[in-house]
Amino acid sequence: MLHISSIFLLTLSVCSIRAEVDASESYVSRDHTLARPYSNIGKLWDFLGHTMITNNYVRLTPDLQSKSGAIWNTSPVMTKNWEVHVTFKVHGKGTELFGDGFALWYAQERMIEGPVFGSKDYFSGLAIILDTYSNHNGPHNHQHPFLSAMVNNGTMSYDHDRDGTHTQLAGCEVRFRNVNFDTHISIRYENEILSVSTDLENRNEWKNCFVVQNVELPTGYYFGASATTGDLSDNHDILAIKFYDLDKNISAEEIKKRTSIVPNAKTFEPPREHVDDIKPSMSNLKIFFILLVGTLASIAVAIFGYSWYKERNARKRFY
Ligand SMILES: *[C@@H]1O[C@H](CO)[C@@H](O)[C@H](O)[C@H]1NC(C)=O
Ligand SMILES: *[C@@H]1O[C@H](CO)[C@@H](O)[C@H](O)[C@H]1NC(C)=O
Ligand SMILES: [Ca+2]
Repeated sequence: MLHISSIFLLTLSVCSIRAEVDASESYVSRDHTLARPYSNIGKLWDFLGHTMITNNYVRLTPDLQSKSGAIWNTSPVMTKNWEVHVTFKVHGKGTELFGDGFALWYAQERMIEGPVFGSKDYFSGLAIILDTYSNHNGPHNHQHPFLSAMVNNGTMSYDHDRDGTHTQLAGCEVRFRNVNFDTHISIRYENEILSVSTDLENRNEWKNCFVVQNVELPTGYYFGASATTGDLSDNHDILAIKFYDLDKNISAEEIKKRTSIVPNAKTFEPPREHVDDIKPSMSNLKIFFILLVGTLASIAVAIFGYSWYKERNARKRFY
């Protein structure tokens, strides 16, 4: 299968550079690859939770309430530049209501269950989140499913109530549920530029979702995928993971040195959403304060007026 990736490097001056991915098999690293019939599960991949493995798919969750599952690569990524292609299928009975989604990880810690699509919160690393359910507490500017990226150094929490909009680097709206062909995502990390593309329309070509510059990720982290269901559910299936090593001439010394990098992203989304997203309780509080200040001002004016009137009358009486 030939995938062509169009990468648009958005800089301040809105210039764009187009690059093609060399999808030749020579760059594929077997250590981080998952393919039918999944015979390397148990060796190169571990799984947990409700994950079910068949010859045709790895099902992180079934279309049932309150399930979660994950798979994690056992081998740390000792490559500075890489591209990973994940083939997945999200499907279920729900037409209007379904959830919650899944996440692809490049993380320091593996095999830890938690609240972020089945995995640990306050993680260190990169999460690519495919959120199918809009929790929508406070306005967002996007529809769901939504694909977004979060880089964390272990100090930030993923806020489900706001669908992670306050910690995301970038994102795009996507449609991938209940289609009768395979859907794909590409995550490319090269020269500290993170580019995410999708092929969700059976076109055999990549469509750019976002490109973020100045993303620092260490070597030595692990790939994983996790998913969760709550009141709403879906089958979250991973069909394949293919890893491409993009390193050209990098010394073993540099690869080793990069293991100590703390994950960091300098470019966050413009602060628009942070401004718009005011909780209703906050505006009520604001109204309360405005009323309070207004009332206090009226009382002050009344007292002042009254004492002035009294003083004037008092003077009158004296003179
Ligand atoms: C981790 O991230 C937070 C939030 O971006 C930042 O304030 C802090 O300095 C970072 N810590 C390290 C060790 O980089
Ligand atoms: C790789 O880089 C080193 C130094 O950075 C250089 O001496 C060497 O010739 C390079 N090798 C190739 C194949 O480009
Ligand atoms: Ca959500």
